[in-house]
Amino acid sequence: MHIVFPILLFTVNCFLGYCINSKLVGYFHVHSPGFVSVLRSNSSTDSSQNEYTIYISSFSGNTFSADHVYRLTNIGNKLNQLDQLKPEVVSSHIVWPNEIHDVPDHVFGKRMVSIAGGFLVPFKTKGTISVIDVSSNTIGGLYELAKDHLDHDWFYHRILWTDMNGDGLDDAVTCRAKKSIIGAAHGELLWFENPSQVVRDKFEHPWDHFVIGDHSDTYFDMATLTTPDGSYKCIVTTGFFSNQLNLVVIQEIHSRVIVGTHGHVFDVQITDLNKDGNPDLLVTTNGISGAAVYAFEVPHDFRYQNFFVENTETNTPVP
Ligand SMILES: [Ca+2]
Ligand SMILES: [Ca+2]
Repeated sequence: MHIVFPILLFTVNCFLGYCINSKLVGYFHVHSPGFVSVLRSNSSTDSSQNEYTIYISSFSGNTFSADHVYRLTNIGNKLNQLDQLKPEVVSSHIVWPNEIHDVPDHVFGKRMVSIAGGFLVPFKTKGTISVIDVSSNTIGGLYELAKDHLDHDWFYHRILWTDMNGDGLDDAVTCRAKKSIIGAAHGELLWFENPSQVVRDKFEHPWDHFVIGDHSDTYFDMATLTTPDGSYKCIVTTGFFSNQLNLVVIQEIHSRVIVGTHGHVFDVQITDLNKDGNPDLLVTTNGISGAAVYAFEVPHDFRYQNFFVENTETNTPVP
């Protein structure tokens, strides 16, 4: 069975009092679509609409069914023929692929994307952190960064890059979770150290990892936030199982719980939602009893002051 996946073109991006106009451009077919990312096709800084590729993860609860990652390159050139497009298979070897994300070009010296994998489905719990080479028309890889068998006991949703140890090389930051059928869930925020170039580019050895904190299991975002005492590189994490929205100050390895009473916290983005020049947190929660979108204003000194919910909009539960 194929599920129709609609492509929406948003002509105006709005939130919190700003109007929204959107236009349905068309649709194409993908089997069981999961997560969608629109990423730059190459290293060019040209922002032409022809320079973007849509990546789609696809997974099934059928334990005997392979999961896939698809892509449509140069999507800007194809908006008038969407219903005729057949997405290209990027990979059929990742178990339950989640988010597909940019890798900064300087990490590997060429265009790469990351794919986080694994989930709480029988026989699909093997989590992976993978990258593929998309610098040419022929896809290179798949390359695994977390090869240790213990790393495969966890599942991963997002991979972002920043230099965690100050050696000048951006490292892979992620959150991960694991849960047995009858046992408690566990979550971790951790980073995988970018090794020397020789080791890195051969993809033969697992990258060393360092756990920063717990109760963080799904999505996260990173930003440099300002306080009266200066600026700090921070990570805001979600805990679907712990229900905690956490903030970690990297330089100090200082962490605090922002909220722990808003249900299963799933995704977070640090962005200025109301265009007042100050960062906000866009947060989603989901669960059987309901789902919601929250906007938190980051306080003047986020290390100690309370975060205020700016607005909420309840929604239907997200499967
Ligand atoms: Ca580093
Ligand atoms: Ca703001």
